[in-house]
Amino acid sequence: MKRILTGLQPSGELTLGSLIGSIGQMVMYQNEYESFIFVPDMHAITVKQDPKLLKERVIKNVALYIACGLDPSKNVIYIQSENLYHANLSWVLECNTYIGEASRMTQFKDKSKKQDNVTVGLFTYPILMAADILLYDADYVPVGVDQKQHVELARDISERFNKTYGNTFKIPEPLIPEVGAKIMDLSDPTRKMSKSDVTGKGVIYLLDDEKTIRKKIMSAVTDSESKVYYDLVNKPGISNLLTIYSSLKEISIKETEEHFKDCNYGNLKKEVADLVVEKLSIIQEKYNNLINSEELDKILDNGKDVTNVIAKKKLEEVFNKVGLGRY
Ligand code: AQP
Repeated sequence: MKRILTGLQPSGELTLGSLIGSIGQMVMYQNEYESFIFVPDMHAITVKQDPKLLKERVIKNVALYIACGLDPSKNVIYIQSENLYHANLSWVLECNTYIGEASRMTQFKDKSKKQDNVTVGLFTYPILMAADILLYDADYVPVGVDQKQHVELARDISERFNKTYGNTFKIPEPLIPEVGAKIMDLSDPTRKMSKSDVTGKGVIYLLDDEKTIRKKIMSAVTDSESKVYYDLVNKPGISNLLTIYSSLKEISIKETEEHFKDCNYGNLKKEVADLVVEKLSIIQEKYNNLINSEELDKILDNGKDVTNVIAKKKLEEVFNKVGLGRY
């Protein structure tokens, strides 16, 4: 069975974008692949975090992964910082990555513009991500389009390492969903819906209550035309609502356009809001049953054990090949 791996940073509360662009994809893949999903908490500290909030969010995210449909018996679920091999491999990979290629990462350019003090960790983050992937010989990494470049960097680093030191890593491939590849902010549909957004006005969080969800969707920015059709360039707001609907309904954009072709913007928004409320209320109910249960600890202990065994073996092989330690 091929192996698939992904993680969602606990840099904020998980959003509708996280669900459609990432967790939903993993739910689809869990029957087909051997699935690894983790909470990359070490990535989150590339920008300032409140330590208490961060710890809480890590657990919340795990509960949300499961509430969104990830079955713990089909997925290895773990916390990145509970496995010290990630950072160790990252160091070796950093020493095999060029400043030039790391500097080309567009997400670093975007994120560093938003920070007053940019950390070295934010710059080297894609290399830690390469370590996250390569430690487990993942075949596929499902990502939104914005993260594709990072998987390509992991491919470049692993190919180079294999050439220099002999075959060590599997070369991972990005998996990009066809629909819903990028969910945009409702108040500015030219920007990605992001969990660390400062105002959160255009962001649907998975734990938002019904009133908040409806308010955010009903105030989504659209355009001055009144016809509903998909056109990313001229109608980013309407296209975003159509994408959300088609992803949650699991129908094509064409079918979605057809469904809404005689609707005005108000009706479109109302129907999208109804669907989002329906989907999120099911997730929230499961989440509430899970969040304080002992089951979560058991799932995470298992993930920690399983991944530490695999990662130890891979890191020892790497250390041996580059001349470190006594393996
Ligand atoms: N809005 C989105 N639409 C589609 N896919 C998305 N992803 C995130 N937001 C959207 C995908 O989710 C995966 C995990 O990404 P992440 O949460 O680790 O990091 P990110 O891409 O940086 O997500 P955010 O929400 O934008 O976080 P912050 O605000 O901290 O930067 C990835 O595959 C991502 O593409």
